[in-house]
Amino acid sequence: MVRFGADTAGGLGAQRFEADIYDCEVEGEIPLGLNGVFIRMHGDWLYPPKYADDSFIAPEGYVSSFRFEGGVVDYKGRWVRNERFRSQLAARRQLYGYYRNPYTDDPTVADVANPHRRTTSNTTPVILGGRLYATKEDGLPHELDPNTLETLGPSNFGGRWTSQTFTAHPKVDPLTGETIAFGYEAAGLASREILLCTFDSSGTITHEVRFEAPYASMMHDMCITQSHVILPGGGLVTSPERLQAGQIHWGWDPTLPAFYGIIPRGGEAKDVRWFKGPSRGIIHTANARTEGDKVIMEAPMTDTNYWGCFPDIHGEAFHPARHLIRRLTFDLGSKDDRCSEEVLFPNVATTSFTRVDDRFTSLEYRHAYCHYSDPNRAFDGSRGGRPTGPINNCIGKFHVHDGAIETWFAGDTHSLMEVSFAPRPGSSEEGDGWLLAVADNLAERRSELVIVDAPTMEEVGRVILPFRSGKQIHGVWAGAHQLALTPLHGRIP
Ligand code: V55
Ligand code: FE
Repeated sequence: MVRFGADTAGGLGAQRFEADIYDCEVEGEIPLGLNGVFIRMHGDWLYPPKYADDSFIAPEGYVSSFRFEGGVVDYKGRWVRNERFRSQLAARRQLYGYYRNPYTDDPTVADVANPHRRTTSNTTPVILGGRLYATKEDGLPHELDPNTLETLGPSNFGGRWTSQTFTAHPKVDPLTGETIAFGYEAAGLASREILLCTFDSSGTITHEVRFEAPYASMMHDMCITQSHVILPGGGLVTSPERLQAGQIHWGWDPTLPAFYGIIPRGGEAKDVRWFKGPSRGIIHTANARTEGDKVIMEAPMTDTNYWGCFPDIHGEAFHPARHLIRRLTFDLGSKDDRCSEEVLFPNVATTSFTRVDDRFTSLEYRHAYCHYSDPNRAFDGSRGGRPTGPINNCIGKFHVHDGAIETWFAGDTHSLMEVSFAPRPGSSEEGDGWLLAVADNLAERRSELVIVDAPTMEEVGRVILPFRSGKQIHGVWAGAHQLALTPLHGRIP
């Protein structure tokens, strides 16, 4: 019999069921301007992991949506039916081993030459060329039907995408509508190869370049400016030997520099410049821009290993790391390959999940939004119980130009997941819109989607789910014009 411990894989638990809820219970007001869909991806175990110490980012992909129209909200949740999910459901057991190590898979599915086949598709809902994809950086994106959340299948963009892998964090240029995306470990396990492509607004690849990273490392997110692409990485290491020995994909090596590839948009492999900095953990970015000879980026970063599931290769014990939002400057006018760093909010440790108003991606901007834990706001254990992980009780609006922080507090039994920004229709001013984030209400053991007015940082309403949602990884808001959404009333049988 399948048994899940309460703490399965890092205390995240598992949801395990698919769901349809019509006309969700609502508190407050749902703004009529929210016409579209908030789509989230989760990691959710179908069966308990083969290894109890596997990574919390290894579970199966699951997608959910809150469809907003005319002040009402429908909820839907579905597994991503990729090859991995279908194989395991057919076998009625967990077949896949450690995070990104096919040498630990059951022989009936193991394929070390094609590791992308075991992708979980669990990370980010990506909209590209008007289509919706479930992404995970170890494999190809899987197209989903945006109305039914049905999995349509993997895509290599008509054969034009020649990497085995595709990032979970492509970036869209709001001025041209182009998408820029990369894949690393592009030529197979532990390979240094990177593919970087530009797609036009219809989703057709218009430019590609291949080059090699300084060393094979996790490269999770990226930035674009109006003239450059930034690819950060470093700290985590892998190798064929490590994988053949049956270890989890990544180990942390604090002796190695963080690296930052700076590539002119539309450039060739010879134009790539690798800047280096002190050992840092960098998972996500906020935004970047080019000013004269300088490329400037803001991102939350740690000084030490950020995840205990990827142990130090020298055996150092893991200590929880602090994410601090930093500004990095790369001087293209200098021959020096080091970058300069500045901590922007030294007194507030965040999560790694900074988001911006995407209409300002690549441009000068003022606000990064990030959920985080304010230790000065007490958790009410008498109602909320004993939490197994950190409680992220606030959404911060971090003013990157002047260091101010505005905060919205979710409550003394609530823990938030990543925040997404939804623009107010007809507006063009940065930050004019709403923040959407799902919070676990630990007193009621259910999840709630909170809607916060971004200019005032005041709550306007919330959508109540009658259960505790599986753990979200990333979410995205799509206005009704961005995806082929059928009108809401047409979806009710
Ligand atoms: C991250 C998440 C992943 C992954 C690699 O948040 C990095 C960072 C959910 O999957 O595979
Ligand atoms: Fe991510």
